[in-house]
Amino acid sequence: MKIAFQERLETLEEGHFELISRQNEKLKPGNGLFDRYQYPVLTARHTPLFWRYDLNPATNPYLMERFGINATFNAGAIRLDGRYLLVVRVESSDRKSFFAVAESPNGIDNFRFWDYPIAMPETGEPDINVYDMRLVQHEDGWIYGLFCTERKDPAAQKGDESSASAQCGIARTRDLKTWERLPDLVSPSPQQRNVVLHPEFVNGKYALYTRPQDGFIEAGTGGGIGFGLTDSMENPVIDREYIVDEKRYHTVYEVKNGQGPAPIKTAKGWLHLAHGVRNTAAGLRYVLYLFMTDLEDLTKVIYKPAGYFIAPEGEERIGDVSNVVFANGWILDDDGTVFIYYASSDTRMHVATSTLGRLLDYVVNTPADGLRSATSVERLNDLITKNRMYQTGREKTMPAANGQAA
Ligand code: M1P
Repeated sequence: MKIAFQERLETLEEGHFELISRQNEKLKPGNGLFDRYQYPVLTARHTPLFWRYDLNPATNPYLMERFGINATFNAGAIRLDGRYLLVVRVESSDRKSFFAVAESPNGIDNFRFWDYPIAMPETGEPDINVYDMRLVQHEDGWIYGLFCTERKDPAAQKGDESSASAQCGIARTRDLKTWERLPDLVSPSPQQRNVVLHPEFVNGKYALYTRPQDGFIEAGTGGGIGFGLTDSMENPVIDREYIVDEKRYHTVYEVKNGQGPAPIKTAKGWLHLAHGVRNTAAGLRYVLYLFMTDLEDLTKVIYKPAGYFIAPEGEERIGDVSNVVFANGWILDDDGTVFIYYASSDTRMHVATSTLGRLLDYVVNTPADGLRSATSVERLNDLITKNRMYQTGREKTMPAANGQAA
């Protein structure tokens, strides 16, 4: 038995080391805007073996998993002392999510989890489930982690064991190791998810992007991505929410939307990454989109390309909650590279890379949604007409669909 245990352990260790050490290649040629990579950066199998197995042959002679990990997804991201760090939503097989830090030397592969997950302090009202942390290095000197804290809905009818209530939990740290928990955000909305701290003070106050929602799933009359101010983070209270980016009929953010990570400051405006949700016969579909707000007036959208920026593709489309991409972390490097960390189908983490130059070109020069089929056709015809003089090679000799030579 001892030999079998040892052999099995060695096989597991070899496989795990191979997985966490493999290089991640860029998939070519990409779409010119961002590049995807060959492998997810984190999966449940990337979690250390010593999280999942009891490694003592006396207490676990069959070397079986004693703590199941179901998924690793929706990670906040930050670059700290030259290291690329993700605060990952790890979900164990008992459906509880918690946070754990994974670190990479280059941002695209070799992510390793720190030995212990984050022991997040609680408020007087214990969290039942915590997830989707947005990390922000604020100009006050603290790193804030804003996340969703979920508890059973106190108004749930007897026998209803699934109605929940979502609020914004807040904690701060200097090193991602020791965390100080602050009170949950108080806002005019019955529930909140996808709340994100703006990195700078606004008129001497802390500014927050919110996502007012009537219920746990439905944004309902909560009209989109909101914005509000609070005097302090020790007593975080927003009296008034302004809708910055509204949900809209027959768009990719028709049912609801939510701010991704904190926006990036650029010379042209604040660059935002967000998710949009539409309904389909197969259920909700989550995609990512970009928009930009004014440098002075943070509630004013100045650019918003039509449609999505990243949608689930290939294996990304399948998982615990299929047809979902979700991002709450990105990192801008000194050389202008942008690492976009996105999760697919509430199951695994990926990276896409771009540059600030490319993202700005896309956001500023891509036409906005005309909101009707006819306006989309107009836009496409305009592009085709302009392109005719640039057509080269095989495309040029192809007959046009209407039978005329191209
Ligand atoms: O299942 C998809 C996502 O659903 C929620 O996001 P939102 O509040 O915008 O609908 C969150 O539970 C998120 O974690 C999850 O990825």
